[in-house]
Amino acid sequence: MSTETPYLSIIIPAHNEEHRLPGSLEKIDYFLAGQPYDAEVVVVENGSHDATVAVTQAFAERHPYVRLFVETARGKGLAVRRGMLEACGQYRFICDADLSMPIEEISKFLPPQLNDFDVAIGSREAPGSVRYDEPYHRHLMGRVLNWIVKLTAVRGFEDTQCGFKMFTAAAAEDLFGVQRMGGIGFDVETVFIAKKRGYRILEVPINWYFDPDSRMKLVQDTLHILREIWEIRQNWRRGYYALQNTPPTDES
Ligand SMILES: Nc1nc2c(ncn2[C@@H]2O[C@H](COP(=O)(O)OP(=O)(O)O)[C@@H](O)[C@H]2O)c(=O)[nH]1
Ligand SMILES: [Mg+2]
Repeated sequence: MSTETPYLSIIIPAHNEEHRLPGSLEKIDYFLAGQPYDAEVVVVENGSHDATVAVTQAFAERHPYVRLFVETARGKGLAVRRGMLEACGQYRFICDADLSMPIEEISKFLPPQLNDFDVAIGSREAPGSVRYDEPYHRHLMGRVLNWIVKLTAVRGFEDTQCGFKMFTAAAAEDLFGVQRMGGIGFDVETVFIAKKRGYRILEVPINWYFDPDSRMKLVQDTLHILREIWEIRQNWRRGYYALQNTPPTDES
């Protein structure tokens, strides 16, 4: 692990991203070169059947601020947790490999543009956000899912599933120290715990460009989130999200 503390960590979960990731890393590199602060990029791969690891390693050799971690078990939640806990930055950003949100918009999640927050969630629904090219049925499915999330888990947010979110180092260490969902329910889970903790959570309207080359399976992954929401509620009742990061040993 790096001994220095970068200002920003960009955490990229990557599954079968040999085609999208190299271009995204180039764009991030170009963007970071123009910023006044230090940054690192943490890529966490798992379960790929392609050359994601090799292309990332090749990029990291030329760009030492890029670190790669490989997890054996599957799941975006698992990858993001590993990345958030391996990261060293004062601010830690989840960033989907497709850069559906142009990387320049990351400045909206950092001082001086954004202040006084613990968690800042990119939103495709907040006033001022714009979705480009999204098919109607995908948007509708997202709205239905959000409605279910609001009914069953967390109220007050119009878009918990967006793959672009900023955490302060303290919030990241705390939240990812206790969250447990390995799949895509991790988004709902972290916002759920953050709200229970009384964290300052802001929604940041973003420009978001639909990429038809998605890793998500619409029906299967939606059902997966619903199952994980049920688990989140169970975990809360069992006290697994207690402050000290010491889940009770009773697994009953
Ligand atoms: N490490 C890892 N990343 C994943 C997994 N599933 C999805 N991702 C990543 O999560 C991000 C979101 O996937 P994407 O295809 O953009 O989904 P969509 O925009 O929600 O349709 C991408 O960076 C994927 O590579 C997984 O099982 N492991
Ligand atoms: Mg995407």
